[in-house]
Amino acid sequence: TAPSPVGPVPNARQIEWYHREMIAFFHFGMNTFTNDNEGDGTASPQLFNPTALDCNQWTGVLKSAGITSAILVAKHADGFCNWPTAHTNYSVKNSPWKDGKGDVVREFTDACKSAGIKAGIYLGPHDRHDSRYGTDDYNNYYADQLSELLRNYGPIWEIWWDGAGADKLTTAYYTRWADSVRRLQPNCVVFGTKNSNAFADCRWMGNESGISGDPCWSTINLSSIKNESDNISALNHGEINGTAYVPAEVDVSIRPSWFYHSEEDTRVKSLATLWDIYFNSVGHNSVLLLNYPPNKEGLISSADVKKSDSLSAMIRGTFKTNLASGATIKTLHPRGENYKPSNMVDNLEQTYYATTDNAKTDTIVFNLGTAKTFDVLMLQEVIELGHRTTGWSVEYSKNGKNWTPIPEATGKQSIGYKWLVKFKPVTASYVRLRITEGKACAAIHTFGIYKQRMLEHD
Ligand code: IPT
Repeated sequence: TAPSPVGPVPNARQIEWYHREMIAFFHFGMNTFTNDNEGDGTASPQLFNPTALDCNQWTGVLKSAGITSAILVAKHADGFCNWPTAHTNYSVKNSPWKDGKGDVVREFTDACKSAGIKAGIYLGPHDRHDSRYGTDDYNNYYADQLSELLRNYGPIWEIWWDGAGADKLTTAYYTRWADSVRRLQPNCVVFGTKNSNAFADCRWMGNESGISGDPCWSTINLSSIKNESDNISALNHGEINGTAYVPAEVDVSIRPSWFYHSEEDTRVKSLATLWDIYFNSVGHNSVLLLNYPPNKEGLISSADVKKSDSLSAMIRGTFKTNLASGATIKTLHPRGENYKPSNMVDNLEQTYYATTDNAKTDTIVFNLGTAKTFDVLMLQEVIELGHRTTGWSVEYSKNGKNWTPIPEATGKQSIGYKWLVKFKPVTASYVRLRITEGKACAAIHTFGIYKQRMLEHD
């Protein structure tokens, strides 16, 4: 029989969300045209005028990068609405773009639909334009806009409740808004912060630099999300005995700013930085939400496209071949036939290795057959069964007798959906995973070793 779950476990939305691994973020709006990031809400709608907006170009970039979900800013804190909402005049309908007949949210959701990409929406809770902000009237206004977006644009896969400037918004407000999310879009993931903590499917992880903690537990106490500023470390690392399952979503921009500024065309993050971000987010049991800010034309700039293509080529190239597949595997506490060690290297979604119920530790030796050179490790746990393993290390050997630790993979704690480690290349015929501590018997979905395929164009 299968191992029993331990501690908090993910809901169906969270399981699906984890499997996306990467989400694209599109900050686009009035700030794009005023060369700002935090407009004060007074800019004239006349300024909004993309010359060549093409959301199919955006989704084309994502398709070639293998990114299958995306979140568009529909309204940032300056209050300007990218869709012709019925509930304010501060929107595209009073702009010169398409003579006021344009709708960025429509073009985005249509493009996502035809590209097979899941579409999400950032509807900024904070609003500097609307003088009702923080009052019950604003609660009604926000609720109206939320249902407009959730009713009229097809499936909305994630809603993003930025905590920035949102302290006046009470849990009562969010309770009402969350209720319409659950009613109108039952499968919609909620990025929750501060007073929306109780509705959060995923959490902020405490910085905007792309670095989730080590360890990074999917579990946390909701009070840490609520009182964010006192609990940045808990957001970054999660809490091993946290009572809620709210994994980290890592929001970071490919450029210094969230919105497009031409002077940052030469400051797109380097491939080396993006590679580190990938390992510190996707490789730290988190989902990466990478921002590509469309420019004044309404397109993703070529510098960003090039980086995105190179990053995805590195990801695909590196993880194409698991050098441990085909290994002969011996373990101390195998659970039996349905949970056999080779399940860790079979590349199948449904199978995993597990130890017997009373074995919280194990030593798992992979005999690679011949000497292999590798510089990346991947571990995956069975997230449906909760965080189980809480201590692990990896070592290698030429002869299966004398073992050398990999310092970067020594004394590790969490695994979760995916844990990646990179290090200087080692050559070995044997690798072993030592599970040194656990809350319950181990359930390991994947063990992989890989050789990085680097591109060096910057
Ligand atoms: C920060 C918010 O406080 C947090 O709740 C979350 O929304 C986060 O932004 C997203 O990046 S504020 C930011 C200026 C650090």
